Parts: sequence; structure tokens; C-alpha cells
Amino acid sequence: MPRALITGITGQDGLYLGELLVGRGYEVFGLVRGQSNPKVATVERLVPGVVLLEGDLTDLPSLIGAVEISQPDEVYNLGAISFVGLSWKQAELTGETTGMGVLRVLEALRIAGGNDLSRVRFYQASSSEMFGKVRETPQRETTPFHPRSPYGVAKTFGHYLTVNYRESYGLFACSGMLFNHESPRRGIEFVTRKISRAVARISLGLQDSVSLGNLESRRDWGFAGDYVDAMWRMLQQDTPDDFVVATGETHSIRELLDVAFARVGIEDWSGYVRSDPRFFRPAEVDVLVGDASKAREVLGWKPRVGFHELVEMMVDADLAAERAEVSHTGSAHPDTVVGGLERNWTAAP
Ligand code: NAP
Ligand code: G4F
Repeated sequence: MPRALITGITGQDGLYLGELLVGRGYEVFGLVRGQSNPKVATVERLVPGVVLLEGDLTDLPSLIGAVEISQPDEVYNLGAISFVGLSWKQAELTGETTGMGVLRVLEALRIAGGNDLSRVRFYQASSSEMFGKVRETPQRETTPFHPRSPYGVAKTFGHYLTVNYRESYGLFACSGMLFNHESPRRGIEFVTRKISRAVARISLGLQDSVSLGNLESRRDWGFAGDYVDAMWRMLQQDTPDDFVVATGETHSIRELLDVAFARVGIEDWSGYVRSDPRFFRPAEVDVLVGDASKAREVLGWKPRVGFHELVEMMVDADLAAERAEVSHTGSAHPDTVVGGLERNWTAAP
């Protein structure tokens, strides 16, 4: 039975990847941080048989311990401060977790794995945010980087470190340069989920409007369930390499609003969307669109869920969740009116 260690198992991708690996016969170990992480029950429900290990990307000894206990064949480093907006407010923490965290996981593998690193395969969750102020369109593996946020800078550090450990120590290390991927499990701080949830609540009369920042930026949005399959495929190759994973389509936030509101029968959403300066960023990534030809040709990977289907899936899931909440409590839960992380970001730069 192959053994996999996942950092960030409580996140969107960690949950989908855990499910995928269990389905493929893996014994799955997941790193969980904090002394009482509220997401443990969800992980245990969705990833049957998972073994959870306490640890933190800012704490090397705990990572060494996790590697010693799990003795992994494959390590997926998905843990990070992943919210770009937060990375300006907590730049040092982002550097420590999203950047230096990669170094610590790699060092834990070296320390606990002894001199024979050839047995372990390592996946680093790199990001299209590394392309930032893009130098060419569409972006591919050879496109130069120009990150626009502390998050993007930290991910660029992690990417180069992954390449360096492959070249220095012969580690089977892959960097997946993944473009935005979403799902009903997406955190409510990200724009897709913020919109799908607000649209559901507006249509049910639980909320009047949604406050947003820049509606002109464009992203290449895919479905997270498709993207974790690409991660797994990277680690099954004969040689380690880096891959762009994307749909090849780009859409603006306005188009996202069109599809999301149309799902609940609202064609003109202008009266429901407010512009709020707090949600604009100090430096924006204007347009992202990826060329995943290499992933298609080498990994045999392609996205299955398109943009419209993805947005409609998210609105439908939020409608069901909000209806269930109302029928359970008789009213919306106060936390769902302005969710925790979103409330955090309202104090953004
Ligand atoms: P996510 O839902 O925000 O999950 C992030 C995970 O990192 C959570 O499990 C979180 O744990 C964990 N984490 C945060 N700080 C940690 C620390 N100090 N020690 C250990 N774990 C820590 O992100 P995601 O969307 O699943 O993305 C997975 C990875 O892919 C991230 O590295 C992200 O930057 C990268 N990525 C994502 C996308 C995308 O569009 N989703 C695109 C490109 C790259 P808690 O639950 O305890 O907070
Ligand atoms: O949904 P977002 O916060 O995602 P962003 O910044 O593209 O980052 C996500 O994708 C990256 C891959 O490219 C990952 F590496 C990263 O971890 C994360 O998963 O914002 C998307 C766009 C931005 O242009 C932002 O300015 O939406 C714009 N936006 C407009 N109003 C907003 C809002 N974003 C958020 N979160 N909230 C708003 O109110």
C-alpha cells in the first residue's frame, strides 16, 4: 500500500486529494496544525482511514516527526497562507509559511530520509501568482516570473527551492504551477465563493448586496477536483518536472457575476453589487490564462469541468447549504452573514 503525506489536508485541495488517494488505495497521512483544529472532523469524514499528525510548517521538528511516522512514498506540500489579500497584512507569516515552509518540508525529508532521497516523491503547490504582471500570454512553464504580492514572492521562492533540491540532491521533486481552481469547498474569502454564497443568500432574502473590489481582473478558473488529479499524475512519471495546470480560458469577475446571478434568475445584478475600496489590492494581477499543453501531452491531463458548470455548481451548493441552515435554525447563522475570514479582510490595506 503506497503511503502519502499531505500538508494542508484541511484545505480545499487537501480534502479532494485525500479522497482521490484513498480511492487509489493509498494510506493517507495528513498534517494538522493547532491544538484544537475545528476542521479535523471534516477531514475524517471525507478521507476515511486518514491518519492525522500534529505539525506546523513553521516548526521543523514537527515536520521531521511527521516524516518519521508516515515514512511516505509521496509528499504533497499543499499547506500555505493561500489568500493573496492576507499576504500584504501578514507578509512575514506568509513568508514563513508559504515560502520557508517549503524549505522546512524539504529539509525534513533530507533529515528523516537519510541519504537516500530517491525513494520519496515530492509535490510543491506552486501558483500562477508567480507570473503576476505577465510577460507573455498565455503563461507556460518557461514564462518569466513577476510576482505582485508577498504571497506570489513566497511561492516563487518555494518553486525555485523545489527545482534546486531536485538538481542538488536528486530528489524526485515536481512543481505544479496551478492556475485558480475552485469548488463548493473553496474558502469564503476567495472571490468565487464570496460571490456564489452572496448570490445564494440574496436570492433567499438573507442578504441585500455584496461588496467587492476590482471587477475587471481576469482569471483562468478550473475545478479543484480536476486539479488534484494533475498533482497525482506528476508524481507517477518516470522523471520529475514542472507543469502548468490550467483550462486555457480566462474570464473577468464581471462574467463570474453574470453567470452566478443568472443561476438564480437575476439578469441585471448592478443593484446588488457595491464597490468597496477595502477589497482592492495594493498591486493587482490583471490577467491570467494558462497554456497546459505540456500537462496534456505528458500527463494525459485535461480539465473536465468548464467555467459555467463550475460557477453553477458553486451557486447550487451554496443555495442548498443556506436553505439547510435556515431550516435548521429558523434563521441564518450570524457567522454566515459576514464570515470570519471575510470579516478579517475588511480591515485590509
Ligand atoms: P486552502 O484551502 O487555503 O488550504 C491551505 C491549507 O494550508 C490549510 O489546510 C491550512 O490549514 C494549511 N496551513 C496554513 N498555515 C499552515 C501552517 N503554518 N502549518 C501547516 N498548515 C498550514 O488552500 P487550497 O486552495 O487548498 O490550496 C492548496 C495549496 O495550493 C496552497 O499552497 C495554495 O497556495 C496553492 N494554490 C492554490 C490555488 C487555488 O486556486 N486553490 C492555485 C495555485 C496554488 P488550516 O485549515 O489549519 O488553516
Ligand atoms: O479569489 P481571489 O482572492 O484569488 P487570487 O488572488 O487569484 O488567488 C487565488 O489563486 C491563486 C492562483 O492564481 C492561488 F495561488 C491563490 O492561493 C488563490 O487561491 O481573487 C481573484 C481576483 C483578484 O483579482 C481580486 O482582486 O478577484 C479580485 N477581487 C475583486 N473583489 C476580489 C474581490 N477578490 C476577493 N478575494 N474578494 C473580493 O471582494
